[in-house]
Amino acid sequence: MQAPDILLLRPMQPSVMEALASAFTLHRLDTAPDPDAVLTEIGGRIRGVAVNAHAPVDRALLARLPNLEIVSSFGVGYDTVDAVAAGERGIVVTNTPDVLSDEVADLALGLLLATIRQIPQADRHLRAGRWPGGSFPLTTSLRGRTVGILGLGRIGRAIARRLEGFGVALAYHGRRRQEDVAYTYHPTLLAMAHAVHVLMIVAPGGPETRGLVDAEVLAALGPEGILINVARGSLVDEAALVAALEAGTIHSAGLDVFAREPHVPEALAALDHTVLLPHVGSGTVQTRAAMGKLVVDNLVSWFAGKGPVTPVPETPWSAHP
Ligand code: 8YV
Repeated sequence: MQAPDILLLRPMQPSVMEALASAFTLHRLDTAPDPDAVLTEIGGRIRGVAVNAHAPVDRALLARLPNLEIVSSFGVGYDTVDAVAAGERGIVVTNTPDVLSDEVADLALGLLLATIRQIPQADRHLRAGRWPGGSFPLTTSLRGRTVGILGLGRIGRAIARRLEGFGVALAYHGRRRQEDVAYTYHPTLLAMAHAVHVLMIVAPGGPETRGLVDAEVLAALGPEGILINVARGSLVDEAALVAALEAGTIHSAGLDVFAREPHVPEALAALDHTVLLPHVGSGTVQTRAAMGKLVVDNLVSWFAGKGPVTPVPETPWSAHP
């Protein structure tokens, strides 16, 4: 029996592509001179898709793949996959949760400290030879602050656990109160923004959360307020954020994600009270390898008849035996 036909939309790490090629009949859309012709020719044979956040899996693509059973997506966030449309067709979608939670939480803490203590700015001061001419200006402090986490999921909790060690007060906002944590729950984001000094965004992207952090929320965060985003740029009204930073409505921002990556608004980069990273939250050799392995494991498990390893909630695999 021929190994199931799998479609790769964008390149992944070599180890992942090798594993896919050894277990399946792998078709690469990323290297195809005419992807449209490839879809026409082999679309009907494709039973699995391997994808990362750089290629959307939307209704239009799903329509080209009438026998698709599973979409294995690289990353915990799967906002570029239309999981609802997939679910309607009984197609399972999987992501790569858990294996990256600690890594992203580490980066979130690093970004918070870098932003509040201006670590990159201090480094630039030294490298530019400005130290002999004057000490780096004093920064504001994390001491005595309250951190509000938007989205207390797996990564949010990993961040909160780390912040407990920093001796700061913790609050969170999400769809519901979580009974097993002692942090202060705010039923609305606006109420939380009023109550905290740092707003840490860790909620999923997608239409439900688009533009949640808007001008009103930023105004509520206030002139001492610090915004940290390690989730998705789509959660923030980027124009409102630029305006708030320029006007001093908030104090500063540390961003690992942007609305239109890899595009970063020049206005954000022009400001000295921002710390900007090129979406590196999970970006270590070890964690990316673990994520890649999970992409492969989900496909292997599915086609071995054992169900997916990490299905997303929209497509519970038990509904599609
Ligand atoms: C990855 C991410 O950088 O897991 C996620 O949701 O955003 C990151 O870990 C991204 O998926 C790489 O394509």
